[in-house]
Amino acid sequence: MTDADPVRLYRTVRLIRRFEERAVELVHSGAIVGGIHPYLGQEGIAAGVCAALRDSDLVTGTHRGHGHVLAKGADPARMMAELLGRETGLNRGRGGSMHAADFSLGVLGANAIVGASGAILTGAVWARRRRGDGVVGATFFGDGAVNEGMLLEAFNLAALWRVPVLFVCENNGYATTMPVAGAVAGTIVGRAEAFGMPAAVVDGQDPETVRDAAAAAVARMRAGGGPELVEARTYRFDAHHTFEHAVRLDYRPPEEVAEGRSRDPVQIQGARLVPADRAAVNAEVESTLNAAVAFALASPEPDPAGALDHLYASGLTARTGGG
Ligand SMILES: Cc1ncc(C[n+]2csc(CCOP(=O)(O)OP(=O)(O)O)c2C)c(N)n1
Repeated sequence: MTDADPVRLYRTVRLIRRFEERAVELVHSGAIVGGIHPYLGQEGIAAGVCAALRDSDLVTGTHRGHGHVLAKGADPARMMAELLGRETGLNRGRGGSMHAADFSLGVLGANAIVGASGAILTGAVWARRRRGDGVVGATFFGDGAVNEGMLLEAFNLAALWRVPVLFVCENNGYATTMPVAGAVAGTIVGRAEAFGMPAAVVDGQDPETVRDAAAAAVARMRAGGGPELVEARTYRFDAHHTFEHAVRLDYRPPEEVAEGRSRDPVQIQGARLVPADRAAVNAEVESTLNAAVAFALASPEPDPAGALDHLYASGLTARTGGG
């Protein structure tokens, strides 16, 4: 069932925005070790797509994956604890930013390997369908993934076996510092069309536009249609990774950054609310995130003795080394 409520859609983009801003602060304070890839500016895509999905549907995300996990309904406190590597995290602190998952919500994980999210999701949806589950899936990936063989193999099998997967390309114009024009021959939708998949370009900065495109594709997939692709044009407001806050890379002209930031999904969706509703959502999100940060900071780190836990399937034993 598509969630058509503009207030809930605003809440999701606002939650992701403030979660990411708080997470960046926690990187700078040293509470999050190693840095993150902020999803700032791209919130409308995760929020819009997930508003078109059911709780039982499956998603996979990317290295820039916090928004996908939150939009599918993950608990922000347990997600923040995961980023801090705490025992109370979604994955007991073992996954961290780039591997956060919540199988109970169909979130099969953020993913550090560019292009892998589509292959994992195609396999997972195919397997669930074989078992008779009526799920569909959505997988997110960047423009940098569209030349990865693994993703193109996923396109092929999904199309051949009519696996109901919505391939969502978050085209933010760059793969790290590489502009799309310097890396992508042809077009992104053309890749999908080569496999017989319907494909459309949408404005990724408008959460409702994304939601409506995703809802139409999901409805066709639930009715028996095969995979589809949506290329959501977006702009990354912040760094590729927080390491860039310390190292100026100068690959985006300031005028381009200003122009990109002028189309803000949080403001675009917020403008659809009456001021009182917007203020109420903002206050509620602040209190949710204050509680999330406090919970994460107060949570214990995992016991080092459990470092090998969850690495092996049950019944197998870990080699402890030395013998
Ligand atoms: C297979 C693979 N190659 C290279 C990398 C290193 N890497 C991490 S993020 C990134 C850029 C990805 O760009 P894009 O897919 O456009 O996503 P964005 O970062 O713009 O969200 C690269 C090359 C990787 N993680 N995996």
